[in-house]
Amino acid sequence: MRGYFITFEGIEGSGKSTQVAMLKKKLEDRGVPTLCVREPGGTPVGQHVRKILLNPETGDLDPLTELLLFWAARRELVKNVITPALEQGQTIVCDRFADSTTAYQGYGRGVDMEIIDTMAKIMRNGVWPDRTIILDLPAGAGLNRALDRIMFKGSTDTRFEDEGLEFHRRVRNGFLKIAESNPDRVKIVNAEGSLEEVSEAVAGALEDILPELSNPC
Ligand code: Z5A
Repeated sequence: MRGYFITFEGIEGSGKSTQVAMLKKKLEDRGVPTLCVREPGGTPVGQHVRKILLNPETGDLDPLTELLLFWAARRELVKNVITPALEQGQTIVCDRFADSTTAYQGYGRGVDMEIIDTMAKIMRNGVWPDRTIILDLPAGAGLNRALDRIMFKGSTDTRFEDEGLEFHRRVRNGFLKIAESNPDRVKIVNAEGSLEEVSEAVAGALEDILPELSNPC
């Protein structure tokens, strides 16, 4: 049986990477084979493109160039990693996917939504999330968390964190609009609780398609 494709979305610092890891553990403890991937990245080409997109030295990019680079990395991931794993019955948990392009390049940078939707249709190789969790919190709170993490890890890939608060507010509102337009696929989870509270809410938002999550370990 084909596996489920679960994506996590949200502004930076919303806790996606943390919740992806917590969900993987919950699923594996319940016998569900799970593969985690993140965007941009997950393939050799994707890793190169990630460097270009996130390194501040890249500077300003034309928004359409940026859109194409995100989709180039995603196409490699979809064709070489996600599609084969789904066909083998694995559940995929993906840290960001196409909704990030709608939120960041569409609502954030102002790229025409028709171009964004057309790209998605051409490039997705028949793959689309079965369920998307948007971890939601105010943009300022997310940025503060992300900046704390960057200081702690000494990361230099800060091209998006360097954008102003207004940009991140537009992105957050974009995610909320995506949820409003796709109520069956997309569920909003409040990201301001403790790690355990958020993790429980995530499991609750997935139990209809992954009933194993309601089993005790
Ligand atoms: N981007 C785009 O523009 N278009 C696209 O199509 C795609 C992406 C796919 C990727 O950066 C950038 O590319 C991203 C959007 C853009 N912009 N930015 N920035 P990335 O992969 O380096 O970063 P990110 O995806 O934004 O993730 P992040 O900043 O690493 O945040 P996160 O994964 O959501 O959060 P986290 O690492 O799990 O947690 C952040 C910190 O908060 C950390 O110290 C945690 O311990 C803490 N945390 C997490 N949860 C909690 C709770 N519940 N309470 C308190 N503290 C918490």
